[in-house]
Amino acid sequence: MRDAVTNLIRNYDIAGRYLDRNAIDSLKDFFASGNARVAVATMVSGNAATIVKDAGLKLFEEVPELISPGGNAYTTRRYSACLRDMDYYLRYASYALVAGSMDVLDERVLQGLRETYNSLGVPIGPTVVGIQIMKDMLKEMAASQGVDNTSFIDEPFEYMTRELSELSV
Ligand SMILES: CCC1=C(C)/C(=C/C2=NC(=C\c3[nH]c(/C=C4\NC(=O)[C@H](C)[C@H]4CC)c(C)c3CCC(=O)O)/C(CCC(=O)O)=C2C)NC1=O
Repeated sequence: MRDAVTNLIRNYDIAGRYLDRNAIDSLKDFFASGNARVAVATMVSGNAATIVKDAGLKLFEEVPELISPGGNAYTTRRYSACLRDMDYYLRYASYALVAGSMDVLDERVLQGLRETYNSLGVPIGPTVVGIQIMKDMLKEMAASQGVDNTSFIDEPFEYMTRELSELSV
């Protein structure tokens, strides 16, 4: 599992090169955004239960078929499995935000997910909607708590969206 710094060092080491201007610039960006990354991760830790619950309600409001008979999140067991998955996505997104690297998502979340979701009939489209709802909620929360530029928050959520959507063919 790597972060932005170890990723960069690894690439330069493979090429046998000293850190150049590009490397220094991306290191500066990473360190400059460090406080904001930690602030957002703290916000996630303190509000995870609320974010997941509210995002779930919003998802089921937008796609009510999910919780109707025949829907994949119908029955208490599957409803909780769905919210638990949302909680996984949020928690791992907070790790990826702190790391400044999507590596942890590849390694711990996305690997094998396609097979699992396909075999259980878990629909990818609404899963992605749920991920996007959490992203929007978190960005709003961060903005309201004084994080100036919230665009870095997109990265892990967009990454999971892209990877999951590609897997849905
Ligand atoms: C940390 C990495 C990790 C992930 C990502 C993960 C996902 C994951 N989701 C599962 C099931 C599930 N996932 C969902 C999710 C949903 N159904 C819907 O309609 C919605 C669109 C969606 C919620 C947004 C549901 C309902 C199940 C249970 C399906 C079933 O057993 O029939 C399962 C099958 C085993 C189980 O039920 O626990 C896995 C492995 N497990 C992991 O360890």
